[in-house]
Formats: sequence, structure tokens, C-alpha cells
Amino acid sequence: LVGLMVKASSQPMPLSHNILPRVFSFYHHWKKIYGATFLVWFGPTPRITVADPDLIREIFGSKSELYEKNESHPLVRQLEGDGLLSLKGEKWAHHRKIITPTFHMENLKMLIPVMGKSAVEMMDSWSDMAGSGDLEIDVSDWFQTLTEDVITRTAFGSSYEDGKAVFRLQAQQMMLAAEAFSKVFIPGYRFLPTKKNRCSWNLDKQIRKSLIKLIEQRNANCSEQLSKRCPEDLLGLMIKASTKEKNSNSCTSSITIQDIVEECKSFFFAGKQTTSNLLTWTTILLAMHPEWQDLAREEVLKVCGSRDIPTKDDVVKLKTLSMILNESLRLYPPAVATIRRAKADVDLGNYKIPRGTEVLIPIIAVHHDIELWGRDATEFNPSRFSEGVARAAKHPMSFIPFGLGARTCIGQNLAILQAKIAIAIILQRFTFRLSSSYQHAPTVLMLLYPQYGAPITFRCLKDP
Ligand code: MNH
Repeated sequence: LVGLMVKASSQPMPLSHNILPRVFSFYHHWKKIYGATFLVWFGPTPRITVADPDLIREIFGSKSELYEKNESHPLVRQLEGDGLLSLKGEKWAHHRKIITPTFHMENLKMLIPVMGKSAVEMMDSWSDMAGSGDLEIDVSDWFQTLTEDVITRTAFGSSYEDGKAVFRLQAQQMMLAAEAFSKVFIPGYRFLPTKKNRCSWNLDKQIRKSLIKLIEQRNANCSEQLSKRCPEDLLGLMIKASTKEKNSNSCTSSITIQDIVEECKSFFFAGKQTTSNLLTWTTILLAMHPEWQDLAREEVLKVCGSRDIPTKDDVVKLKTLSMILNESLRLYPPAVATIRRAKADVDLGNYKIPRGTEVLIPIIAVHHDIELWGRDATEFNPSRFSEGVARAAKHPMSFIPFGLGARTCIGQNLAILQAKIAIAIILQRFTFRLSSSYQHAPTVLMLLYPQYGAPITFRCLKDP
């Protein structure tokens, strides 16, 4: 398995969207031999890959009670914390209920000007750097700054500055972890007191300490002004829930400061890199397909007129851009797979699988399946989404970039909104193409990203 993965991912590939043999080589090879559903021993754990949409519907729908989330790798667990992503059972349900309002449309709408402002400032500096010539930049770095900013505001709102400082530390920790992750096959590596490991442990302590301080500060402010509403950011909602529960002693599973710390970590981990990867792949795709770039730009110029930030009504009207984002999520889904574990012995299609067996849903393989998407499955063709997501493929379970069922991505509306606003603003101001130094090498390291970065060449549009 490791051999197959290393062999496939060491070289750049031609500019093609047929990326499955490279990023999911084990699936690609073994599917030919064993069919779409087969078992792999993952260390001591038996794991079945399930790409059949009917079975996927069963796992996340009618039989979802029989499955639970699996344990993340310890390295991932350290980064994601014990928040929504990894919690199970009642505690998960309780937290999910409290956090859901963070993403209500009312809250998201308030974020539009903020998202717009972050993006406009970024594009201003691109314009300055470009002048009247070409500007070559690696967009993946820039987009990470953008999504970090928005995720910080969503989590911390009025405590933005302090929150920013904490999330900067977590970003550092994630970079260190990415390196450690590539050495994951060295047994016990993560326990060795190497310089980088010690650095990461220190960061972890610092992050938790600063988060506790931040929560206590906000806590004090909230009780001081009980009549005033806490801001509806993640932190405010969680604090409100925890004080309410403390006051009514009927609650069995109240939220502690420690829980809030874990949710903040989880939030950052789940929201930053995923969204910046979506932005990066979409930009690469539009650079590769200038005809779609032109179509999308025409639409943006028509809908937004001279406004430099799209309004909430504009966002709804950007249909071509929505189609493009969906096609980007289909071909290059930032989360390439998800895993569940059978809580009991269950029937799965023709199989009887014993308790403890894991099922891996290869999201990216489902998205590239010719039987579901037709002969042009590996081509970039946003018009397949012109009649909406439900009509794009033969089966409703064919498009699952945000997972599905009760544990579907809580941040998907935020991610799409942010992507629409940022890409719309770029289209308004620049034309762009792949730089000559771009090497097409989609790679999976936790998420799907371009191994050699995303150098793109921008040129300012003349003022209309
Ligand atoms: Mn997100 C769950 C993909 C953006 C917060 N996210 C998931 C899952 C997928 C996913 C897939 C389901 C995992 C599983 O079933 O095992 N998420 C994405 C993608 C993007 C994304 C492709 C952007 C593009 N996610 C975001 C953003 C946030 C976020 C932005 C937060 C601000 N996601 C979450 C959380 C969960 C999740 C929290 C866990 C939800 C739960 O289990 O209740």
C-alpha cells in the first residue's frame, strides 16, 4: 500500500483531471482486480472501501445508528482537539445543537462585509504589486491568510485580536504536524523529543493556555453585562450555553471551559485549510479553462455592477460561479475520504461485517466514477450542474464533498459564501493563467492540495 502511494505521488502529472490513479492509487489499482468494494487490512483494523452509492446511503441514512466515527490518527487528534469533528454520542449531539446557530444565515450575512473587506485588501496589494505588468504569486499561501482571517472572526468576533494570536500559534502547529505526518511510518516517531516535536508540544500548551485566558476574559465581560447579548460568535454561543447550564442544575452534560477550548481548536482545524484548498483548486481550474473564466467574469460584472464587494443578493445570482465551485469540489474535493466504524455486526449489501470493521468512503473516487457521472467524468464541465446538484448525476449520493447525514459539514455554507465572494472579487479585477512554473501534482496529506504550490500569473483588468 505504502509502495503504491509513494510511487504514484513522486512525479508531477500532465494537466489532466484524471487524478485518481495518482492520489488514490491503491483504490484505482485494486478496484480493477477486486471490484468497487474490497477489504484492506489497515494495521490490525479491517477496512472496507465502499464506493457504491446505495451502500453509502445506507451507512449515512437508514443504518447510520449502527456506525460511528473512527478514531483519528493521534497526530490529527492533537490538532483537531476533542471538538465536533471527533466527539461521539450524546456529547456530540449536545455540542452540535449549541454550535449550529453560529452558521445561521443571519450570522453568515453579517460576515459578508468582513469577508469582502479581507478579500479587497488582499486584491489591493496584488494590484499594487502587479502595476501594469504580470504578477506571479502562489495563491495557496494568500488564500490561507484569507480563510484564517474569516475563521477567526467567526469563532471570536469581538475578541478578534486575541483570537488571531491564538490561531497563529495553531497554524504554526499545523505546519509542524504536516512534516511529522510524512514520517508517520516511522514507529513511535511522534513520541521522540526531536526539536520539532518539542516545539509542537510547547505550542499546544501555549494554545490551550491562551484560549482559557480568552474564554475567562469573555466570561467576565458577559456576566458584567448580563442584559447585553453576547455576540453570536462561536465563543459567545458556547459561553452562553455553559452559563445557562450552570444556573439550571438539571443538566447532565454541561459545557466546561475545557470543552470550549477543544471546540475552538476543532473549528480552526476543520475550517481553514479546507476552504483555502477549495479557493486554490478553483483558481487553478479557472486558470486552466479560460473560457469558463471569461463566462464567470461576465456574470460577476453583470451582477455586481460597480460594487467592489458583492451583496447577499448578488451572491445568490452568481449561478455560473456556483456551478464552477461545485465542479471544483467534485474533481478536487479537499476532503478525499471519510471513515466510519461498525458499532455492531451489520449487513452491508451482500456482506455481513463484524463489529469493529471500518468502512472507508472514497469521496474522490465517487466523484470521478464514470458510471455515475458519464463518460466525461474526469473533465471539467461545470454545466453538468446547470440544473442543480440533484440533477447533475445519476444517483443522489454521487456528490458528497461535505459528507452527508447527521454529521455533515457544519461550515459548508460559510465555505461556499467565502469562496464565492473571494473568487468574484478576483474575477472583477484580474485575468489570470497558470504560471510556467506550475506543476500539476495533486497530493493527499490529510487534505487534497497541490504538492508544488499554485503559482498563478495575474494581470489587472483595465478599468471598465
Ligand atoms: Mn467541514 C465536517 C468538508 C469547511 C467545520 N467537513 C466535515 C465533513 C466533511 C467536510 C467531508 C464530514 C466529515 C465526516 O463525515 O467524517 N468542510 C469540508 C470542506 C470544506 C469545509 C470540503 C470547505 C470547502 N468545515 C468547513 C468550515 C468549517 C467546517 C469552513 C467551520 C467553520 N466540518 C466542520 C465541522 C465538522 C465538519 C465542525 C464536523 C461536523 C460534525 O461532525 O458534527
